[in-house]
Amino acid sequence: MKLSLVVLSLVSIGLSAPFAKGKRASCTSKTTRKSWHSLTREEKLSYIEAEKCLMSKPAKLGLTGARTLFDELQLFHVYQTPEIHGVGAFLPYHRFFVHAHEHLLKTECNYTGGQPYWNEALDAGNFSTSIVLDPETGFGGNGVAPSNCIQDGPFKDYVNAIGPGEAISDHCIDRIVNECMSVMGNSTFVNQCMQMQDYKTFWPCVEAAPHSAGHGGIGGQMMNVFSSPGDPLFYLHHAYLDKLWADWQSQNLSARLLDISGTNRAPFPPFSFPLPGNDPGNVTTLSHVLTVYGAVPNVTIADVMDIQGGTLCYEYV
Ligand SMILES: *[C@@H]1O[C@H](CO)[C@@H](O)[C@H](O)[C@H]1NC(C)=O
Ligand SMILES: *[C@@H]1O[C@H](CO)[C@@H](O)[C@H](O)[C@H]1NC(C)=O
Ligand SMILES: *[C@@H]1O[C@H](CO)[C@@H](O)[C@H](O)[C@H]1NC(C)=O
Ligand SMILES: *[C@@H]1O[C@H](CO)[C@@H](O)[C@H](O)[C@H]1NC(C)=O
Ligand SMILES: *[C@@H]1O[C@H](CO)[C@@H](O)[C@H](O)[C@H]1NC(C)=O
Ligand SMILES: *[C@@H]1O[C@H](CO)[C@@H](O)[C@H](O)[C@H]1NC(C)=O
Ligand SMILES: [Cu+2]
Repeated sequence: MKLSLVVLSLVSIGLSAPFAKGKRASCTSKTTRKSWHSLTREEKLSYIEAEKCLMSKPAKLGLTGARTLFDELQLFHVYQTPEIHGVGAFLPYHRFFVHAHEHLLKTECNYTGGQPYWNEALDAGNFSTSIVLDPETGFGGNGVAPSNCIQDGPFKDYVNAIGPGEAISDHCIDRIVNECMSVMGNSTFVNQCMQMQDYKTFWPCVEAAPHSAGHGGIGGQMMNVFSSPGDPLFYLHHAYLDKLWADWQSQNLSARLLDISGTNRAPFPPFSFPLPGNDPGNVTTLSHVLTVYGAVPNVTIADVMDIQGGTLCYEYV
């Protein structure tokens, strides 16, 4: 009994040290990710400008339907939807995906800030009056029936080439704000998740309430589990969920930088997961490979557990 306890604690020291110390040393210049509510007017406009740049730069990978770099990111999500939702890889994949988006803003569009996040708990139950929907320093407002296309803002005339769902078709950004859904992002629901003691219970809590609140509260394409990254609000929403995970991890960093689990099988068709050769067990592990088809190199979940572990190097304020 005593011996196995000693062995266990040695193993945990051996595993956690590279995360907590060695790897963190290689994260020397952190990107700061701020809340949209705290950005200056200039910071907001420079982010919007960079997103519009991604929406205008030609696609590089030759994927059917993608005209721009923005479309390509959206397609990565469409392709992998059954493997990255309702599974243990949900939070790691979306962390990596938002990182890829931020990376492209910087490398392709000279963006110098960090990926902003939308602190949705501040606006829960009242998305329609949120500053993120501002027509000038935000993403434009709600859609209007029957098309539900947005009517104002910097993305009013944007033609999105991917979606809805797995379709390839030209369409507007549509929204149908729903406050019965948005209320599920309030602090009561968030705090409930923050009190979970392990990833096995934390991840489904976040996916069910704050995650659904953002998608369902905005509605339209944001509500589509496949093509939701066609609304630029997606990236602020998922950066926020990533912040919740990072905040939860920081409550017990040494344990939670290594804590991954969760079902490893797609809960809906085509039930094709796990992929052959990639993390084939029923429970998601640290060696699970995450991909954005080379837009940035493949990583494993181990590489993205720590937002300051070297592969990633950012902080939330
Ligand atoms: C980024 O900056 C470089 C160097 O100043 C410039 O050549 C390039 O056109 C800029 N790219 C964009 C998309 O603004
Ligand atoms: C929603 O926000 C508006 C504007 O800030 C405010 O007048 C209204 O009382 C809020 N409603 C709720 C239910 O919080
Ligand atoms: C959050 O919403 C739930 C359901 O509407 C409500 O019971 C709860 O009081 C709300 N919490 C806060 C902090 O407003
Ligand atoms: C951190 O997690 C470990 C493993 O679950 C646990 O033994 C330890 O008590 C936790 N520490 C704190 C401060 O909660
Ligand atoms: C993995 O899950 C599948 C499908 O639920 C089940 O048939 C199989 O027995 C499980 N394997 C293990 C090792 O638990
Ligand atoms: C990246 O990961 C995907 C999914 O596991 C795999 O199909 C692909 O071959 C990998 N690419 C490289 C360059 O390793
Ligand atoms: Cu998703």
